[in-house]
Amino acid sequence: MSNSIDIQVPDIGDFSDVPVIEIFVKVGDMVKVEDPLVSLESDKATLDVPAPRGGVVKAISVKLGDKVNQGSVIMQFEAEGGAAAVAPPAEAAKPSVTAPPSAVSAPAGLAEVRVPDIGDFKDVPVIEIFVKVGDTVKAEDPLVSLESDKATMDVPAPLSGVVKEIRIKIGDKVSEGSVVLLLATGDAPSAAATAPTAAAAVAPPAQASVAVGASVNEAAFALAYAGPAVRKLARELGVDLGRVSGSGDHGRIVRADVEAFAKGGGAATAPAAAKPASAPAGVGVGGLELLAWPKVDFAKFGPVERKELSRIKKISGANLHRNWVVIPHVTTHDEADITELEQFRVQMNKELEKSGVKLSMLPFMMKAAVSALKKFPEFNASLDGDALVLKNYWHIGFAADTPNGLMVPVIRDVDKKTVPEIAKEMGELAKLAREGKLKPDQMSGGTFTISSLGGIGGIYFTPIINAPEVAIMGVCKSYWKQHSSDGKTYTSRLTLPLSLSWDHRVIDGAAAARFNVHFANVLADLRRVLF
Ligand code: CAO
Repeated sequence: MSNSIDIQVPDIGDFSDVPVIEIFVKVGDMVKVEDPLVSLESDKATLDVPAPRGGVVKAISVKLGDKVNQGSVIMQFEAEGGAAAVAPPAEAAKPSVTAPPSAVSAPAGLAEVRVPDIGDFKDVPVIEIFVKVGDTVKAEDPLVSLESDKATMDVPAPLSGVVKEIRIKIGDKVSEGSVVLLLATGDAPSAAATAPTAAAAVAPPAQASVAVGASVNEAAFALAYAGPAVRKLARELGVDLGRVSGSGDHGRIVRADVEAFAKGGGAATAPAAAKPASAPAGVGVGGLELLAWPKVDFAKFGPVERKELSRIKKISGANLHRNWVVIPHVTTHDEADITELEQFRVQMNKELEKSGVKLSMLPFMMKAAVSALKKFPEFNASLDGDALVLKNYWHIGFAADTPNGLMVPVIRDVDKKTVPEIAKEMGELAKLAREGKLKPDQMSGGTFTISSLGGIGGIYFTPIINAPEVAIMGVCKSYWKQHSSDGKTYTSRLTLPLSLSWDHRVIDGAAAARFNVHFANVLADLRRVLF
């Protein structure tokens, strides 16, 4: 005998009107208890709804994009046995990774930060620690990352403070209430409410992040856009998610992508996929079938030290890797005669001495870039499918070398600013970058980037395009070079080496050469910006 039962969305915490982003089963499928049925995605977390019991899928009541709440019927099962129709118990939905506050004891000025309510998860390994003793953290800054087999959760700081002691290490298993670290909250503004009593409730809600596993490129795996069930599947199949192209909305990786990748091909991953050129599906790196990364016990050959990559390095590394692999880069080298410009710069610095603003070559290059971008608008653009989005604003990013890794602050409306204004803003942004205090909006919206190694050295290099931009100008150290216009008489000219990398899907070699020539001409004679 069999019964038809409604399968409902169980308790999903505070979430409401959460869109269905993936449906893992079809009518006729036989599912086992705990098999994932659908994936829901809020702005904070991706949640998989598992089967509360085994059965055969009789009907599916939702479609992709539908918004659901606790209690919404998502499908009907033809259940095995004679059980009455029931909603799943609330616990069945515990992939939910938002959590109500957990108490944190906070003796005056010192708070014990504990793992908050993380649903049914117990003994969850710590996979990453984002802070070290002495670090100053703000409320909501991520402290540690935990990974269960269903989700990865960042435990954020419940309040601002200074990390006094870290009580866990990578690999430790923690549960709700485990003490993660001690936070000195004395001077922190938000500590006032929590520090005075010994039992102030401080609530670090767990936030969904992305999963990390073993024996794959963990940083890329962590950043891959995929839900918990797909991550779990990737782990089971030994697939490195960072190498899988997503065929779902906004490049989301779905089950089929992982399965196709595991079979050694990716082309079949995107059934509906007329994928935009800017987001190739399926056939990307996955099809390369590269050799496994060599695993070497370096300690066999001499003493070694293991140092985790900084969070910024992991994030920028994964982005650089994607950009390098996806964009057909070409780099065109040229040089600019900046003899007169350098004299002008030195003179202007004397005049500006009292203002506190110091001009390097970079603000002038920003102006030259805007001039070239206006003349060649396809360089100030982004690919969107088969179309090019040409931007009528000129926001220029610059690569900044910081102790934690490479960051790219953006100066907006460079066309409307004077060289000293640009220099001043650049100084402020570079300082924030080095202190790790840049806000997301200070790193977004760029239309073109300049990466200057001029203060350090080098002659030429190949900068990696900062997608979704389509070109980047790399600059090295200027040097004195013998120049002749007739092959008989020579003069020394201060020469700036330029390396323009461009996306060959958008830009042709001739355009790139012209861009460089114009850029160099403007630097040689800034009066050209008037034209
Ligand atoms: N040729 C010769 N000298 C140069 C120069 C060039 N092209 N560019 C800068 N300099 C000089 C400056 O004039 C300055 O000289 P003084 O100390 O005598 O005044 C000195 O080098 C240091 O300049 P700076 O680096 O402080 O200033 P900047 O405006 O040129 O650059 C910033 C600012 C933030 C871009 C830079 O500090 C930085 O972080 N650069 C690294 C970028 C990077 O890592 N790129 C690689 C990305 S790809 O991995």
